[in-house]
This record gives sequence, C-alpha cells and structure tokens, in this order.
Amino acid sequence: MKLDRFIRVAIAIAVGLVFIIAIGALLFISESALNVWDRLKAGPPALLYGYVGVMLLLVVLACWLIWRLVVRRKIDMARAPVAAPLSRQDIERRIQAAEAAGVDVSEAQAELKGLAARQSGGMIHLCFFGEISTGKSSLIKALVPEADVQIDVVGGSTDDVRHYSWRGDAGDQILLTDVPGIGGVGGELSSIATDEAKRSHVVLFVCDSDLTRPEIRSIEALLEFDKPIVLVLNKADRFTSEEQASLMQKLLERIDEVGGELQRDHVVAVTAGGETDMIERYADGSEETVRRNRPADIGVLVVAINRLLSGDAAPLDERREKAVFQLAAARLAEAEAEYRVQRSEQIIRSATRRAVVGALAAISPGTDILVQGYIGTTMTQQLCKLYGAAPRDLDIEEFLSMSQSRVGRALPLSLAVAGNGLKAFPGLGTVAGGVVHAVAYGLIFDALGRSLVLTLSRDGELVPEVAAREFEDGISEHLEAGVRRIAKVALERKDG
Ligand SMILES: Nc1nc2c(ncn2[C@@H]2O[C@H](COP(=O)(O)OP(=O)(O)O)[C@@H](O)[C@H]2O)c(=O)[nH]1
Ligand SMILES: [Mg+2]
Repeated sequence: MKLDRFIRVAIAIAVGLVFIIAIGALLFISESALNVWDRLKAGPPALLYGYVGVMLLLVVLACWLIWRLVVRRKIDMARAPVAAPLSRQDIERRIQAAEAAGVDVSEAQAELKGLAARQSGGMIHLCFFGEISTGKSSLIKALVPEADVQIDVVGGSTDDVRHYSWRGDAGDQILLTDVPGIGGVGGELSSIATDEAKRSHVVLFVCDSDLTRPEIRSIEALLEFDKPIVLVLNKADRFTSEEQASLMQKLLERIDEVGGELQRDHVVAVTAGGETDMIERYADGSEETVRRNRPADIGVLVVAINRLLSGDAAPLDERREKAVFQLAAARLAEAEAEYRVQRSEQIIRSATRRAVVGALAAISPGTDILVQGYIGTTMTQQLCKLYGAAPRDLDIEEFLSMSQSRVGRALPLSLAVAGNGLKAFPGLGTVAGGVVHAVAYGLIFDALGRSLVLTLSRDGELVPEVAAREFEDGISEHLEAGVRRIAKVALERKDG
C-alpha cells in the first residue's frame, strides 16, 4: 500500500499549501482594503462616495449577470391569459403582432368589425340563452307577437342566430337575439350560441327547472366574460306557488355558489305560453285533440328588462366591448395555436430531412454529431422561439446532451424500425446499411422534435430534464409514426 500512503501525503501537502495561500490572500486583501479605506477617508468625500458608488455598481452588475445565467427566462407574447381585461389598444396590438408573425388573424378581426357594426347601430342587445326547449323562442314570441318565431315541441328548432326588434318602455330599440339551445349533440351549435351571448349587452338565461351542471358551467363561462345575466325560470305554469318559491331560492343559491352576483329582481319566473295539445271531451262522449294557446305571463321579465335598461347605457356598452375584445383574443389564441402546429411541423420536417441527408453523406455517421450539433441546436432554438420560450443556451445544450444519452438506448430500436419501414417499399432489394442508419437518425430527430413540441405547448418553457424525459417516454411511439415518410426522404435522396 505504498502508493496509497504516497497519495495521502500528497493530498495533505496540497491541503496545507491551499491553506497557506488562502491565509496569505486574506491578509493581502484586507491589508490593501484597509489601505484604500484609510486613503479614501483622508481624501475628499467626493472620491469616497464615487469609489463606493463604483463598487456597488460592480456588485449589481455581477448579480445581474448571475441572474441572467442561472434564472430561466420566459417571454409570454401570446400566452397572456385570455381572461385578463383587455383594452382596444391591447387587442389591436396583439392582432398586429400575430399578423406580422404570419398568423391568420381574420377571425379575430371579424370579431372587432362585428362589434363596430353593432355599436354603430346603437341598439341594446339582449340574448336569450339556455338549454334546448326551455322556451327561449317562445319567450321572444311572447314579447314580439308579430314576429315569425320558430317554436318546436321536439326542441332544437333554432339552428342559427336570429334577431328580432322590440321596443322598451322608454321607446328605445332593443334587439332580441334567439340562439340555438346549448347542450345539443355535437356542441357546435352550443359554441355559436355562447359566442353570440358574449356579443350581447345582457344575457337572459332561460331555464325550466333547477340548474343542471352544464347550465351552471355556461353561467360560469358568461360570468368570466363579465356578462350581466337575468335568470329566467320559464314554464312557471307547471309549478305550484310553493314549488316555484323554493325553486327561485335554489336558483339564487346556485348563482351564489359560482360566485356570481345576481340581484333578487334579476331572477324571474315566467310563463312564455306557447301552444299545447289538449284533449277535448264532448257531451256525446267523443274526444278530439285541439291545439290551444297557453296564456302567457311575462310581466316580471318585462319589468326586469326595463329596469336594467333604464340606467345609463354607457357602462353596459363598455362591459360588452370588453367581452368582445376577450372573445377576439380567444379567436387569436386559437389561430396562433393552429399556426404553431403547422410551423412546428415544417421545422421538424426540415431538421429531419437535414439529419437524413447528413447521415447519408457522412462516411461514419454518429448520432452525437447530429443531435448535439448544428441541426439539433437549430431545431430546438426554432421550436422554443415558436412557442414563446426563451431558454438559456445552457438549457438547450443540457437538453440535447440529456437526449443524447437516451438516443444510445433507442438506437437499436430505431434501426429495427427503420429496417422494417424500408421493407415496405416494393422493388427494393437489400438496402445498404448506410440508408438504414440514415433513416434511423431521421426518426430520432423526428421523435425529438415532436416530444419537444409536446412539452413546449404544455409548459411554455424548456426544462431540460422534463423535455428529455418526454423524449424518452414517447420515442417508440414517434418512431413508428414517422417511418414511412422518412424512409421515402432517404430513398429519394439516395436515388437522386
Ligand atoms: N308548459 C309550458 N311550456 C312551454 C312554455 N314555453 C314554451 N313551452 C314549450 O316548450 C317547448 C319548447 O319551446 P321553444 O320556445 O321552442 O324552446 P327553445 O328551444 O328554448 O327555443 C315548446 O313545446 C313550447 O310549447 C311555458 O311557459 N309553459
Ligand atoms: Mg328556439
């Protein structure tokens, strides 16, 4: 054990040396610091303050540099919460920025144009909203008897948005909007209805019993858009007055539960009327089914609406405007998501193609040159930028090297998948090993890009460990998905 002893002695000497140097350095530093301090004190105060100022500045600069290096940055250009109140300037600026980036902003713009058209009309917009067959159309018919409103016993007769004009107490023109019932099949009509409700000044939420879960959810969605709501319990003729009173109480409680504030006079019980089939029995014993009009009783609703509109219209208009800006922002966010999907596909394809070409050209290719090299870095940078993540260069390096260590394990599988994929091309004899390798590398790139998109769209930033794990978890699935396409790229290249 001579060597062992030798090493221990060497370490002991090294430790001793380090201590001596450290003590010397400490002495030297404190001596010169005291020296400088004494001289500064003796000198003019301006020099002292100036000196201390410069020292502080250096400390701040050092802190800033460390922060830049260590703390992850995240820029949220389009990721800003949709629910935040927006000004006209905000939304217009966002649309402009998105348009410049190549996003299709037509739907967001159409929302703003629609708002302008409505505002120039100067009418108050009331939207009848609620589940199918609660009697929305019947209520409009009761308010505007001369209107040609479609009412259906089966339900779901209103399949688009219709407008009817109505005159309030003060003689003001009011636009009543009939929309499809929510909760039908598909859900597409529901979203048409919800969007239209968000574009109105006041929503008349029509129900015909206690609120269901979907109804509560749509009320929550409307409250998120700061919509004034009048809750209308229709078909009151079906309840006794006690039943009606307890239902009304329940409705108020439900609204309370979702955190909405609704005044007592904003919950009303009415009977829209409508038609009903009745069996008429005659003296001679014969029976006949006749269609009768139910008497309507909507006085409380008319009062509630008039009270709502008797005040200043400007706050209502302002709230509506904000809601539409929010709606436009939501449209924009959808368009941006769509754009990101398309653009990321392009980025991944082009990186994969380059990886395949690079591997074909190399005499002894290796994934490390590819993954951690130029192609891997560019692809990662481009995808991060697309998803609004601004990782440090260090993070990108770390992510790629972590992925690299997983590539080693995935390579045999990737080669097998590539070999199999190439067999799918008819008329191809045995392909050279180089082509199989090239396809395998392409597949790895493809998988790397796709898993990166998954984490970026979910987290909005690049956390190396998380992204690398995602890559590992999804690799076999991604390999299978891309093999035909990438094999084709390799074969075209090789033939060319
Ligand atoms: N009992 C009763 N039935 C009503 C009342 N209002 C509407 N209805 C019936 O409810 C059904 C659906 O009405 P409709 O107005 O088409 O509902 P919408 O889908 O919400 O537009 C029809 O059969 C109406 O006759 C009401 O006040 N009382
Ligand atoms: Mg209807």
